[in-house]
Amino acid sequence: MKLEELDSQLEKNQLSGFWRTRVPSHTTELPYLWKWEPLLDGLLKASETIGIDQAERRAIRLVSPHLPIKSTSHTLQITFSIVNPGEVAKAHRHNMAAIRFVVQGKGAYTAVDGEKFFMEEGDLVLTPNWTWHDHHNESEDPIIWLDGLDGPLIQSLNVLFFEDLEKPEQEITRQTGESLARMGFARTPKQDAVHRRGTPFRYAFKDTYKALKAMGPADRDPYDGTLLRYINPATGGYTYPTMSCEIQLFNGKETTQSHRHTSAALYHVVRGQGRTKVGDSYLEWRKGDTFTVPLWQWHNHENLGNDEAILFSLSDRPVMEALQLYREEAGS
Ligand code: GTQ
Ligand code: FE2
Repeated sequence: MKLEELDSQLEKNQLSGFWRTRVPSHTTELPYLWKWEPLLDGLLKASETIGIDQAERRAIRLVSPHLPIKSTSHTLQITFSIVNPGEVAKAHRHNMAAIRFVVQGKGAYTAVDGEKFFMEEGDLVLTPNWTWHDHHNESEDPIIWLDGLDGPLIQSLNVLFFEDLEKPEQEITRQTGESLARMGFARTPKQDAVHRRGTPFRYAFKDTYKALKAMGPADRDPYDGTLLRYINPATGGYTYPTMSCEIQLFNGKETTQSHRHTSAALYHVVRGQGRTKVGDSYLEWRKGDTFTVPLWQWHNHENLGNDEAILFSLSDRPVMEALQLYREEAGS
């Protein structure tokens, strides 16, 4: 039999000979950086143009030009949301895990599974997979925060579930500060770890910053400077099974060594200015900018200022580790 005949016979039966394909290798994705100014301008204009009831959320998504899907990375997504004084973003839940990292404003809160979490600049709030959440701004000023979601990963597994609450606001059933009292400070009630799927939680920036400043030269990582991981209070592990939230500080003029790994990360500049080399590209960043470091690309960070620089980041490393796909190489 001729090879072409065999191929066409197989094709008619929805079969395909392996001699027709090569084992595909991972592709090299270019990094991308979004400047803060056009994003802020878009958010302010959206806050005048779009009513909070018009969209599920008044959020703007960061879309990388280097991906086949409309997303920030192939696993994780960043959007920025703006909520005006007096507004309520209505209650819903989904099995995408989400985080909020506050960029500017204070006095607003997110209600998560019955508890209010008030938000100030630099705070991180967890809305784990399938927790009810609605956002409220009872302050005088608009609030802007970064939303991090594992949506692209959940969509690629085609397992996304979403539900609206039948009323706009959920009931408050817990004291404000209850999660911190129960789950903070490296102590958790035995029952919580077992029975709750995820723990809504707020990591206050003032505590995070204090922890960063309490770390000395011995704690400095050659690739990441002074880095803290936001540990899930119920499990003691990564922030979520799908996402690790991290924050890192570089002293004035600090430079890190280059490495690469199979986890991809999204960075948001909290403070300072510098640049990150990714592959052959230099990403020049300053406060408010957001950028990607795709997987398996050599990268290192440089604080170009004399003052400290702080980066907040999301990474899909927990997924890579859980699937035994994590690898890392040190640069020369
Ligand atoms: O605030 O609940 O940017 O569900 C995307 C999906 C924000 C939210 C986003 C969401 C939310
Ligand atoms: Fe949501």
